[in-house]
Amino acid sequence: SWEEQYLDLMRRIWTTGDQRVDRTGVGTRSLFGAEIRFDLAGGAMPLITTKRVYWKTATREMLWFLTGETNIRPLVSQGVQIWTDWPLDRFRRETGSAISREEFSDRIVADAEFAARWGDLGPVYGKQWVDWPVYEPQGDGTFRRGPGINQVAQVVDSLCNNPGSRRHIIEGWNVAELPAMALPPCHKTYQFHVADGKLSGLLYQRSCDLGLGFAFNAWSAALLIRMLAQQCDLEPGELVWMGGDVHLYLNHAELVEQQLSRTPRAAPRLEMMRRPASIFDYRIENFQVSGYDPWPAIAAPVAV
Ligand code: UFP
Repeated sequence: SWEEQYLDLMRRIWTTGDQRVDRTGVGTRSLFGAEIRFDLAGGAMPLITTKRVYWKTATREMLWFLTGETNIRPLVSQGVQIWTDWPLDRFRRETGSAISREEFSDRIVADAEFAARWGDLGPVYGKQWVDWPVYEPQGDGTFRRGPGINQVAQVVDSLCNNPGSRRHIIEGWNVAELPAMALPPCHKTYQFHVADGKLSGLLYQRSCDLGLGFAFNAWSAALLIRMLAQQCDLEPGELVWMGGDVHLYLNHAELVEQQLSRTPRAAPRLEMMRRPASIFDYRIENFQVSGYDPWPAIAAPVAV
């Protein structure tokens, strides 16, 4: 099964990965360059079964990317806390406050002005995907900000109207804007490919926390393929996941040990209950997962 590819990679990294000091100071074992493939035929989804994965949380994040939003407020309002640690960290650092995570997220939801000041992540995924900045030369050596580029809309258009193209790409790695981002994009490049009426997608992920991040990243990439395929009347093809620095944090020993002791179960299926007018009109209630019977969730610390 596809999940065996994932567990094999996990085992290989844990036993033979290069031990390195990383940015977070936690320490990792890592392997450079990996590939995992998943066949999406029949509605099957790459949702890890050797622990429970909260696919709705990942789905809400993907829908939030598609709105172009970069403030955590709409996520936190839905109870999604996956991005909260970065703004929280900055707030504590810059104000010297010892505010708790709960108190901070309550304020983000309750106070729009506070959220505007402290909840923004900078020009991360959503901004680059639907509003990549354009600078127009004014002829006098200065530049003016022109209308941004909606890469997602362009890919929908090219998939529908020029399926044979080799240029169906959504890019998050805007070099000039990296310093302003809370976290430079991990799932940085998506490429799509149409053959035989099927839409395949390749995700290049420069940095992958195999214990925590991967489960979300694989689900979300497949979800994006499914939405694009639906919009362009194509069948889902294959997800090709490629990792650059693929690593396990040294404080994930328990997670690794538990997951490797479990036998994967059948991949669940995703049903899309409605065909919205555009790629930007999907809602969380449009998605239904069936046949998901995972092993229990495993808690593990996130390295910020
Ligand atoms: N990470 C992921 N997937 C994501 C995401 C983060 O695996 O979608 F946003 C992990 C990878 C790495 C850390 O462990 O977060 C980012 O750190 P760095 O920027 O130093 O690679």
